Amino acid sequence: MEDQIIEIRGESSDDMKQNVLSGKIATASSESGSNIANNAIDLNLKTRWESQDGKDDPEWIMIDLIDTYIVDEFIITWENVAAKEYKIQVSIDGFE
Ligand SMILES: [Ca+2]
Repeated sequence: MEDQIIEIRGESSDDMKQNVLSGKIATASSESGSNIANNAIDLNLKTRWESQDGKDDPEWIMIDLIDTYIVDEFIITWENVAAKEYKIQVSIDGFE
């Protein structure tokens, strides 16, 4: 199936409530045409990340935050063709 995420925000827990995802680099298990992974964090609701149609799930998108943050809220804006289930995973090194 194809997953279409328009935008993901990650709100830091500090007083600034900054979106720690903007300006970072996103990579994904697959992309479809011009709907690249970075479209999910570009603060533009007219662009989206879309995984390649016909690939077996699960698909994933990863955003390297460069720095370490305490994030207390994730906001995912889905296109109509949304995944049925998803996990949000965090890691210090991208592997463990
Ligand atoms: Ca977008």
